[in-house]
Order: sequence, then structure tokens, then C-alpha cells
Amino acid sequence: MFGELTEKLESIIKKLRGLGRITEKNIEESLRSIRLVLLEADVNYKVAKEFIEGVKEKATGQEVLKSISPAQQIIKIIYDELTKLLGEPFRDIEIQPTSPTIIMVVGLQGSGKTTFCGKLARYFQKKGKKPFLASVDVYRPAARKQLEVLGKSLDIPVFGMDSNEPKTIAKESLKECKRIKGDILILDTAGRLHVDNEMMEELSGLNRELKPHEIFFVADGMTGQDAVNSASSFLEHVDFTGVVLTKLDGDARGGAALSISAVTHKPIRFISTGEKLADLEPFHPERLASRILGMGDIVSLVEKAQESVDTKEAQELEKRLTHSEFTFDDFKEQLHHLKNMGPLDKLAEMIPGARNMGIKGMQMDEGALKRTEAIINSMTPYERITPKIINGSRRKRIALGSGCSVQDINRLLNQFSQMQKMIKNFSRSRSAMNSMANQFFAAN
Ligand SMILES: Nc1nc2c(ncn2[C@@H]2O[C@H](COP(=O)(O)OP(=O)(O)OP(=O)(O)O)[C@@H](O)[C@H]2O)c(=O)[nH]1
Ligand SMILES: [Mg+2]
Repeated sequence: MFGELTEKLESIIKKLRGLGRITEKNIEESLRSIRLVLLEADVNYKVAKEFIEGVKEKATGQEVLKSISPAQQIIKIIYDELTKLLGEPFRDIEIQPTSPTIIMVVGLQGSGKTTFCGKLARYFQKKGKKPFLASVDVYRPAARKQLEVLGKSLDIPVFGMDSNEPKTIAKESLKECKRIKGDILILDTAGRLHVDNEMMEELSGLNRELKPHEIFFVADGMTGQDAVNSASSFLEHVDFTGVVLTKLDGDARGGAALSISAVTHKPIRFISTGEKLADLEPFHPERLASRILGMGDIVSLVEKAQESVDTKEAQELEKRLTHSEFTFDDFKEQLHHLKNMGPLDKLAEMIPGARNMGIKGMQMDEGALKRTEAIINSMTPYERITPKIINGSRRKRIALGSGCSVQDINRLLNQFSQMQKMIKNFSRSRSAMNSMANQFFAAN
């Protein structure tokens, strides 16, 4: 996510931190560099300008410059302003007292609407709700089939009807949703290449017909100003209640994420970070600000971990993590869960400092995973909980037992001790993002 933007911002911050004394001139220079980086990421010109002015106003006060740690204070100001720029704190979808809660999903062609409908259905299913999916995309031949396949994979019902009239389909899907006692109706709409009158009229009609409680505008997060401009044009016709940014897993530039809320005054509500149905995250501005500045996002990481293990296991793991008692048995268990959590490099950007530890870009390799398991299986139970006793002769024995070389054992032991260190930090700071951010500012 935002690889280039983060790298550049990190280096500006590092430079700032390296300065013994900070003058107004240093601040000017840093802010000029930040402005350039933002514009390169395709952030809206006005938004970038206002952001820089906001930071400048707060950072050039005498209290900041005279303080014991001016660099940290300035970085904290940048973090706070970035959080503000990203928009409102997360507001979940409110479930209506009378079912169903109706959600309409709109946006340009290929932005990820249909995929998002599936992700949202899964999101509600995980919360124990009963979602119902319907598509009024009567234009693309395979569009309705696509939603049907997604629904089937989740075991979530999808409305089907032989009609090519979006309004009729919408009306009937609502009836059917009520009949089957669904809690949430998620309506997928057709995309167009450009915002055109015909499409807007259709959406306005559906809006009048269904009166959705939420309308989500789905925007391709890979783009910058284009997404912001089309969001603005949509808003002139359909008053959406929130933005969903998709495709933030790729080489997203950051422009859309950083300007869309400031320009449209509509909050980003969810972000998509992959093609899989599990790749949906509620949008928390402070967490993204932290990730953009290369400071990680422990809270989301813990949430992701909790989603892939069952609650009891998660609680036990959390308890052990708090006491920093991470053992090889836990490691083995976690390797399994890691597979469900997604690629390691995606997780690494959520771990503070991981980028500098060379974890970035690490690939999950099935063969390596099996070897690692074999090595752990060849350890005695006592060795697994006290790896420091694994001396030369024990290493040889484990190597023989697992069919690996002693070098493999050494490598794993090193990795494990690195992981233990990381987990110590992780458990120390896992309680809240704020305390994490504060620690980051204090520790660096
Ligand atoms: N990498 C990545 N791909 C995504 C994400 N969301 C959707 N996609 C992919 O983007 C492509 C388009 O997604 P759809 O959900 O069909 O988009 P749509 O807006 O419904 O498209 P139309 O109905 O044709 O307007 C598909 O190949 C998806 O797999 C995401 O968050 N990350
Ligand atoms: Mg679609």
C-alpha cells in the first residue's frame, strides 16, 4: 500500500529526526519536500496546500521549536494533520430496527463494486447477520452471474429474476429479502466508463424507489485525481453516504485516499486490499495515517489475526503475548494461521518498524513452511518452550530428524528470536493505536 509515498515520507521524517536543533528554515524545507511528495502521489493541489499550511501553522509555534524534542512534536503534528485529512473516524453501518437495512453500491466501471458487495456480505455474515444480495446490472451479460458465484461461495442467497428492468429487479429483490427475513439487502449496480446522464438517472430512480440507508461510492484507489473527480460528479446526482476505496493492495499512489474525503466531504468507510472476499477493512483514518508514515498498524493486525483464529485461541495467544511467552509451539500454530491471513508482506506493513527489518517483500513459501514444521516437530517439547538450550549437538540431532541441514536449523532459530523480539514490542504496544503512536514518538 502506498509504497513509494511511504518511503519518501519516511525519509523526510528520518532526516528531520536526525537534526539536533530545528529552525524555522528546516521546517520550511521539510514541508516543501512533503508537499512535493504529495503532489507526486497525485493528491489534489488544494488539499496538499491546505495540509502543508495546517502543519506549518502548528509547527512553527515557539513552543514546538523550544521544546525538548521538536522533531518528535513536528512528526506528531504531521500524523495528526494527516489523520484529519483522511476524514472522519470510522462509523460502522447502522443496522435498522426494521429489516432490511438497504445498501446500494455505485461507482464507475471496474472499480470493484461487485467484489465489494461480496466482501460486505461476508462482513455482515461474520457478525451473525443475514445478508441478501441483488444485482441490477442488466447491461453486462455476466454481471449477475458474477454476483451469484460470489454469493454461492459464501453460502449467502442472491436474488435472481428474469427481467431487464433495474427498478423492477430492485423492487422485487426487496420483497424477496423481506420474505426470507434477510437483515441487509445489498444492491449491486451497473458501472459506466464515464459519469453520464442515463446512468445518473437510473441511480436516482433506484434511490427514490428503494430509499437505501447507505449508498457507497466505490472508487479505484490505484488512481489519484480521476477517482476524486468522478466522486464529485457522482455526488451532484446521488448523495452517497460513504466512499469505499478498492485496490489499495497494489501500487496505489495515495492520491485518491488522501484527497477524496477532503474534496467531497464524504467519509471513506471501508478499504479493500485484495481480490479475496476477506480483504476488506473498516477505514480508520488514524490507522491509515500511521501506515502511510511507515509506523505500522498494530490494531488492524490484531483484528486480522483474530479473524483468522477462533476467539478462544486468540484470547489465549493474546494472554501469552502479553507475557512474552511466545514458544515454538505457538510459532507452528501461527504459521498455519498466517496462511489464512494473507501474504506476509501485506502484514509486514502493519508491524511498526518491519519495513526496516527487511521483512518487507518476504514471500510465503509452501516448501519453506513444510520444512519449518518438520524442524519444529523434531524438537523435544522442552526445546520448543526453551529454544536457548538448543546447542550444537541438539541442532545436529534436529537436522537429522527433520531431513534439513544444520544451516536451516540455525536460520530458523535466528528467525524465531527475531520474531520473539518483534512480539515483545507487539505485546507492549498492542493495547491501543494511541499508545502505540505515543510510544513511537517517544522511542524514536
Ligand atoms: N487487487 C485488487 N483487485 C480488486 C479489488 N477489488 C476488486 N478487484 C478486481 O477488480 C476487477 C473488477 O472488479 P469488479 O468487482 O467486477 O468491479 P465492478 O465495479 O463490479 O465492475 P463493473 O460491474 O464491470 O462496473 C476484478 O478483477 C476484481 O477481482 C481489490 O481490492 N484489489
Ligand atoms: Mg460489477
